[in-house]
Amino acid sequence: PPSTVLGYPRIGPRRELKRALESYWSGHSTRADLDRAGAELRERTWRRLAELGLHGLPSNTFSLYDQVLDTAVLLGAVPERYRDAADPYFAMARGTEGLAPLRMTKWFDTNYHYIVPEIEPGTVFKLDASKVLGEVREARALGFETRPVIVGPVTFLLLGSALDRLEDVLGCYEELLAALAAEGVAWVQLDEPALVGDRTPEELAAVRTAYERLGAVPSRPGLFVASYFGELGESLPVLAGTPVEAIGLDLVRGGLPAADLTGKIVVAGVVSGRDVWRTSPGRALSLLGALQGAQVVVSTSCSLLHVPYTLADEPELEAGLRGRLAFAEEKVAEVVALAEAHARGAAPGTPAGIAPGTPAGISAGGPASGALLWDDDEPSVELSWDEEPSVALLPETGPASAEAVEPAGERSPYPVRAAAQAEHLRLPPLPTTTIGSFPQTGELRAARAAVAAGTLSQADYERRVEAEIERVIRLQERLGLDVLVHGEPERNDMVQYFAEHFDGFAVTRNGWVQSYGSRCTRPPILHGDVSRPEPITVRWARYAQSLTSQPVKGMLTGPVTIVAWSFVRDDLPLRDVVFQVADAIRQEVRDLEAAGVSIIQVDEPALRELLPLRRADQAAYLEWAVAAYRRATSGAGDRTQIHTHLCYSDADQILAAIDGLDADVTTIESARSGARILGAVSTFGRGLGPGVYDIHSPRVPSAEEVESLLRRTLTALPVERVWVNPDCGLKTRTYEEVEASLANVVTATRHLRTTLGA
Ligand code: THG
Ligand code: ZN
Repeated sequence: PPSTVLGYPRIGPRRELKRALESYWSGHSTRADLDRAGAELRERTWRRLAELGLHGLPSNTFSLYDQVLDTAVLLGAVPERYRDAADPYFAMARGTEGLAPLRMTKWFDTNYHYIVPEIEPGTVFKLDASKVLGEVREARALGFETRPVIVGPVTFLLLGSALDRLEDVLGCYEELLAALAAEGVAWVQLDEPALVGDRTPEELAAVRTAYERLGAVPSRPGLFVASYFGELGESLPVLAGTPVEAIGLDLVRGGLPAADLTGKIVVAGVVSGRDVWRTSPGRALSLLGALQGAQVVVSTSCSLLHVPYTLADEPELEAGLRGRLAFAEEKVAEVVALAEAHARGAAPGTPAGIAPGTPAGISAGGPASGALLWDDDEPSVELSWDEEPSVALLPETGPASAEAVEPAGERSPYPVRAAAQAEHLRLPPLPTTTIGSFPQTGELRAARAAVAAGTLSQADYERRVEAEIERVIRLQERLGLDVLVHGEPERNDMVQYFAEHFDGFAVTRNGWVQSYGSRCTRPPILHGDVSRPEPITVRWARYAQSLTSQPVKGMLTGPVTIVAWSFVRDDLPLRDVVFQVADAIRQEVRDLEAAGVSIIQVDEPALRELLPLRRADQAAYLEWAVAAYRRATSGAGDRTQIHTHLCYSDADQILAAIDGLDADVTTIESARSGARILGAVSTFGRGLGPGVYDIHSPRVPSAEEVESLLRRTLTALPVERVWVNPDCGLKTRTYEEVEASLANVVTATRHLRTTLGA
């Protein structure tokens, strides 16, 4: 029975790729070492997928940094300035001493970040298929026939805002198809997630042109166009009218196809690649059954890149919860089992109900596996289909929370609050501050690991955290900052930390998911009703404030971001879950205030990320997302200043929502997007801290540079509303960079203040 997955994690079950990359970047190992580590990971993945009984094995789902960057290299879209770098690939990804990296942004509505292709009128596309062909040959040498996975032309160009270059790029794709055919490759997967969004008539025409042209290549592999993260909508009939042989549908987020797909293979994404819940076999099998008429291949809804490797590495998960979960390996087993069950049901006695001659990359391929997870008639206990998982096993749910049903009340109008805060805080004009986190030292990470391993006592750990807080407070005092932070040394991650302290969440030990390059997160699992059993941050906030007479901000993560960066139960509307989290944060805000904290920052960097891909769904989302934030923060009295921070440059789409958060001060990334964002946010009418330098680069800005940026800011905003701060948290920087940069920020601000009267 034909089964496949659209992609697989690549960072390594123990983050082997992260280690290999960071070792190579720091000069401790060679490019050959890195390539060897990559080859090992690819081999393990193919072997494992075959062992699990999967038929269509993908290749080129591995990447040393990012698959969109790989596609840019495949097409020769390497900007001139990187070509002479020692390693142009990583120069584009990470920058070099003298070169800024290419821009990075979120991959659709996920927490994965891709490198934005830089395509200029002068860009000359030229195929370099070495990576794609290399992986096909590498797999073949191991005995596996694979289906290379490549970002499709329309999505690639839309991400690079260069759809006008379609003709040029199609030449490369045509050449690639011919090269793959010459290599004996039976199928190629072209990923077109951009097709699930709203597409203009011109864009739909581009889809038609692209796939008619590629379909007409005389000798080529079968064309499998994969869509995911939603429903194809108006793109589906267009695609169905082209010669592509297979179309991938996300049947988790989208519904059954409305268009006639007779003669096409439908790659049915019935197992979610975006969550960690076991698939309901009843639902999946009925979807597969409803596709009758089409040839069906059972698959995941998208790449499994977005989930951790395996539950087998999580011995500590509570058994009841564990029974509801599936990570990548378990999801592959589900795909295989569903394909078998569907084949039995659909055409008893016949192999699969699939026409003979279905090309190998999707329907077959790889050696027959001698070590299936279970055999046909006896599903393993973990994955038996007898009981419906998820929903049936979930705890009873009441209303979102007792408080959620009654109105939270609104804060006083801003002018009232602003006057009370000014009186209470007595800050200088252009107050200086930072976003919240300070560099996380290796010692602190090691100390946390030691507590987990039982070799360091909680009391000793807390003493180390206090020592670090004191160091950060003294440093900020020495630098002359006005509003201090405690530096968040007690937090591994701004979401995971809260998840560890709320009820309703579980955290994993090895559940790493790639965020970008070598950086990973362990998304917590929000599986039950959320509540806050006791204050979380108050102890550290109180300690930090006790060390200094200057205000120290209390730091919290907003409800949308906590939910966006977790795996979330699917039996309640997302909105209700977010409101439960908002109520928990609201309690923390109240407790911080009661503890004497006069500035509380509630960050919402993922507000944009959860924005639905279709415009028609966006307003409703923004309305409840903003309401949840206000619910979390409106318990604060007038004197308490609420700050928020958002950290992406493409905030334009949601500016009204950011304004709607009604925070007293909003800090936002603007160092890279410059004056454009300034103009847009100048209408807010409350405090604003447009970042004065880019913390994503190791570069130290000069005082002159900061001052001139501030002067420009003051042409757009009244001085009494402007705050001075870096554009994001300092966690990933070194103390050396942080000290030098902040010293220059303070120098610039002080100098500017002396000229204000004039
Ligand atoms: N936390 C979570 N998601 C995020 C961010 C975050 N998504 C967007 C953005 N920030 C992504 N940026 C980063 C930056 C740094 C790291 C991860 C994502 C990072 N991770 C450590 C690593 O890979 O070594 C591990 C951290 C840990 O111990 O948990 O440095 O801030 N959830
Ligand atoms: Zn930020």
